[in-house]
Amino acid sequence: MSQRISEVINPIEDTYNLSNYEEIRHVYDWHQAGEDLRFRDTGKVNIAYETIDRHVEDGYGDKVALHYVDGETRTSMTFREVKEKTDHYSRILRSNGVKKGDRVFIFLPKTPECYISMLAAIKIGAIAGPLFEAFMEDAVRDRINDCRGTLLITNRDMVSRVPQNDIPSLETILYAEDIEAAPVEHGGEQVEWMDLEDGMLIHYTSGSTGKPKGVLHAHRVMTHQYESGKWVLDIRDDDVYWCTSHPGWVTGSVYGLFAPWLNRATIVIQGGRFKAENWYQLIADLKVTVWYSAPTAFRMLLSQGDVLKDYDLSSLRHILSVGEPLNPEVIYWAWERLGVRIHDTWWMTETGAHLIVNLPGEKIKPGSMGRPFPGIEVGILDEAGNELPRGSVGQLAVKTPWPGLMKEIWGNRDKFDSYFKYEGWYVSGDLAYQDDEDYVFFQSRDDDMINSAGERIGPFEVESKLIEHPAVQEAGVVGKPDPVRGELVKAFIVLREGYEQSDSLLEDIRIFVRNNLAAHSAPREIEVMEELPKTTISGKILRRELKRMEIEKQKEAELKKV
Ligand code: 6R9
Repeated sequence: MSQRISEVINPIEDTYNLSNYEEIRHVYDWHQAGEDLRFRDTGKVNIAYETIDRHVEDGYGDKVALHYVDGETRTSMTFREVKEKTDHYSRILRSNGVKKGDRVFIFLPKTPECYISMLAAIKIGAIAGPLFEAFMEDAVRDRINDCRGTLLITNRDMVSRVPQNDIPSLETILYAEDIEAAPVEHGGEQVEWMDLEDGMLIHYTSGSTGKPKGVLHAHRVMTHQYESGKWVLDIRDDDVYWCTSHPGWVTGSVYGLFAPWLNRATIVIQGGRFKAENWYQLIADLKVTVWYSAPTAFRMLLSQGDVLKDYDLSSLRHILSVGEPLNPEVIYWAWERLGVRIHDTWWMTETGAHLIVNLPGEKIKPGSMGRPFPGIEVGILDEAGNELPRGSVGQLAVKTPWPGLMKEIWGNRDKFDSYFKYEGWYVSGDLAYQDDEDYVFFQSRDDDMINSAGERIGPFEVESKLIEHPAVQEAGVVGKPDPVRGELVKAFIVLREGYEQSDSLLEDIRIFVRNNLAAHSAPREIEVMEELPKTTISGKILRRELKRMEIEKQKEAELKKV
């Protein structure tokens, strides 16, 4: 019998077993959370104030708040400079008629102006709507229309993709270049004091099903973001923290801006496209210590192999991942090549901050997303909403409420209610199981699970195994409808450079999965693609799209027979 990698070497489990998790969970209490946040003393709240202004008041005005890197461009700004800029932007928004509760959209590349615009809108009580920089005109229009945005901040480079009409609510378009060039006034308190339940951020989710939903968060989300920044990102005062996501994706706003800055971290904002050399260079030059990215990016780095040996990456202390299943292969790669573990985290746009995490120093089980964040209770539910025993696969749900939970889905009460169909639970739409030590293992989205001849097969497990094969760079696995087995396992793969497609190679890959995972999990069919379909913002592999293509193909074949 062949052995699984995790049975042969498991540095992850052997090295770390500090396990004070039980203890932390036991004493943790949301009511005491966010102790350092000022609203605890004053009763007055604004997340933009807590994120930036508070640090200046506390004497950290000269600390570097951000490093900005884009090609040859390298600049830095202190917390005082960020505060002053935010005030400047806030004044201009006010003079353009923005009021408490208005929706202000931000359509900018990953630049300091993007982050400052978001904070400026929130500071004066408006709701910030960050848009992903690669959106085309229709996507921008749909989102602004949905929640009747009144003002858009963009720049002239994006102009061709900024809709000029068909948005009745949109009164003003401001260009960041003009705001930057406008004379700066001084003085005058800009902060609008808000209620904890007042809205501050609206994120449209990727919309792989139906039209995008506007997930609204209230100022209270800050407690959860602050706490997870402190415990999960493990931010310390001399850290240089880099989250690679654009704020148009919730990871880029919550863990690119709010959580690190609530914890007074020096952050990195990097422009430009992904290139392994540039990323490694950035880490080496700025001595990045805490790094938050996504499995797709790690897999791309992994597939570039030896590029990494030319860079000094020894500054890295802590690495985190989010957004899609983190393949064990990637964890082992980072452990071997960087000497650092990758900590998976699970959460959703709707949940406001981390729910399932790997706390630093705790045992990691590759293949699992980690354990519930202290203060969070997870349940695995059956179709009737009853909790299933440990080890059974079911709907991943979370006990309500918690501080980060969304306030509403904009203008869509039915959609909002659909998350709470079982009394006392938030239902995520993911399928998972939990083991006896509380670790949660992601299986798939509710509709991705493959059932072949009565065997439940999680596509993630098969994909992880596939990319352990030296020829496979990326893999997406779906259930292909099959008259005999119900479904059969079909794999779509991208080959690594230097590998040619051939029958014998595909057979070798199939046998590799059969031998290393399980016979019933081995793909009956393997198709080689140039690239896999992915969501635009977060780069998740769109299994549903692969499945749709597959079903289309089958139909065509049927028609040809007649
Ligand atoms: C933060 C974010 C949420 C969905 C979620 C799940 C998937 C997120 C994951 C993960 C496996 C992880 N997801 N983290 N799947 N392992 N660590 O991603 O938000 O874009 O709203 O997506 O992403 O399916 O339900 P969002």
